[in-house]
Amino acid sequence: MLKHSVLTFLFILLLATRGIAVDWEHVYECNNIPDDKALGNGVWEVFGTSEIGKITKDGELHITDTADKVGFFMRAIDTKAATVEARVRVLSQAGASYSLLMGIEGPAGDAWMDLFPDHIAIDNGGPTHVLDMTKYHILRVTKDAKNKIVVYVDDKQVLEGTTGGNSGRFDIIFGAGSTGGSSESYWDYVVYTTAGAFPPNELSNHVLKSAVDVYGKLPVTWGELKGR
Ligand SMILES: [Ca+2]
Ligand SMILES: [Ca+2]
Repeated sequence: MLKHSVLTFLFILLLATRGIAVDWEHVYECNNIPDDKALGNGVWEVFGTSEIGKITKDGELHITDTADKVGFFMRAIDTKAATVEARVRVLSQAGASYSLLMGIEGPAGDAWMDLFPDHIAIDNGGPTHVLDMTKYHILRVTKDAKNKIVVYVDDKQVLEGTTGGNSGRFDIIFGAGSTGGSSESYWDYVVYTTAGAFPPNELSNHVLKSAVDVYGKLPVTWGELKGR
């Protein structure tokens, strides 16, 4: 009976801990085209055409947007505060600022981060951060309930601003925006949570989190090995 009580207590503790811990709610590893039906519940809605995207052998989404094409991807959300992160690199961008973007749209304004080979910027005349985007970086955009936007690069805060335009949409968005512009980019993953606006010290980046999850399973593996 005591043993049963202890087990029940541990189980409740486990549930409680898991309830508190923030995790990525959606993980897109770029192993399929975003609107591939094979993704099931993980499928993204496309605006324009997903034909501008190709999956590489390394599990990247390679977007080559010629000026006459548009192709961005959306997943509906239902919250005022969210966090989106992507590992991405940009080889080219020519055209309007949001020809290549990622961010959080709605309900009272859009948090767009525009991507270029040599800098990133919060859209609508927002601040700019200079960096070499031709190499991979982990970019994170958060938007809180007061429409404050914070941008992080490789776990360091680099920009802060507020929402500008309002598309009327309410979603997580990334890809080649609705312009006559062109761009070329590689995306290794896109992850997000609608549980709030989290800095990296409250929600680890997806690369780190994946490594910790694997490490966390090691004691189980050792237990299994010793049991044999
Ligand atoms: Ca285009
Ligand atoms: Ca990947």
